[in-house]
Amino acid sequence: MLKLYYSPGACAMASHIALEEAHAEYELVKIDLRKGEQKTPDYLAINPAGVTPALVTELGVLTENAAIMAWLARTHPEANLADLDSPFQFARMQAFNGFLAASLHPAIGKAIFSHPALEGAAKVQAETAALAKYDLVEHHLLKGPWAMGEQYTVADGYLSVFTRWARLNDLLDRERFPKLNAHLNLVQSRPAVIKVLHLEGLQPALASHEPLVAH
Ligand SMILES: N[C@@H](CCC(=O)N[C@@H](CS)C(=O)NCC(=O)O)C(=O)O
Repeated sequence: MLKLYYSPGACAMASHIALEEAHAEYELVKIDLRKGEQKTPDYLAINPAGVTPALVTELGVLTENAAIMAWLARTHPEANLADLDSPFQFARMQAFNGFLAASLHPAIGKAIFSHPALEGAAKVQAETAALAKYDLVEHHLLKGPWAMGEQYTVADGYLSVFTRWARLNDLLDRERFPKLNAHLNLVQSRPAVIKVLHLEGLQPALASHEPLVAH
C-alpha cells in the first residue's frame, strides 16, 4: 500500500489531497518538523533531502509534490486529476506546479516560517516579495474557477496549501486577491479536502483566525 510521510498543514498536504481525490489506498506517517523528525537517519534513508512529503510506492520512493501529484493523476486516470489527453495541457499544469514549488513556496515560506522569525523591514520585504508571487497567480496563472480552467486538477490542491498559509497569516487580502480567496473557499469545500483537514487535525482557514504556528 502507498505510504505518505507528511507533516500536518505543511506542503505535503498537496500530495495528501491528491491521494484522497484519487480515492487511493494509502497510509499516513506523521513527521513532526518542529521536533526535527525529518532529519533522523530513518527518515533521511527515505528522503535524503530531509523534507516532507515522501510517498513510498511499490516501485520506490517518490519525492516532490509536483512529481507525486503527476504520478497519482496518471496512475488514477478515472479520477480526472489532470488533462491526460493533452500533453500540452498536462505540461501547462506542470508549469503551474513548478511555479508554486520553485517560486511561490520559497517566497511565502521565508516570510512566515523563517527561524528566527523575521521582524521589521526584513519581514516587510519578505512579505512584499511573496505577495508579488500571489499577484502573478491572481492576475495571470489562475484561470478560474480552477487553476487550469473548468476542470479541477492536482494544481488546485497544491495552490490551496499556500493560499491557506497566506490567509492564516492575514496576508490573503480579499480586495487584492478576490480570485485566490474564492478559489481557496472552493477547494476547502471539496469532500476530499475536508477529509484531509480532518485527518491532519486541522480546521479550514476561514477569514478570521489565529496565526499559523511556524514549523
Ligand atoms: N519542493 C518540495 C518542498 C518540500 C519542503 O520544503 N517541505 C517542507 C515542509 S512545507 C519541509 O519538510 N521542511 C522541513 C525542513 O526544511 O527541515 C516539495 O514540494 O515536495
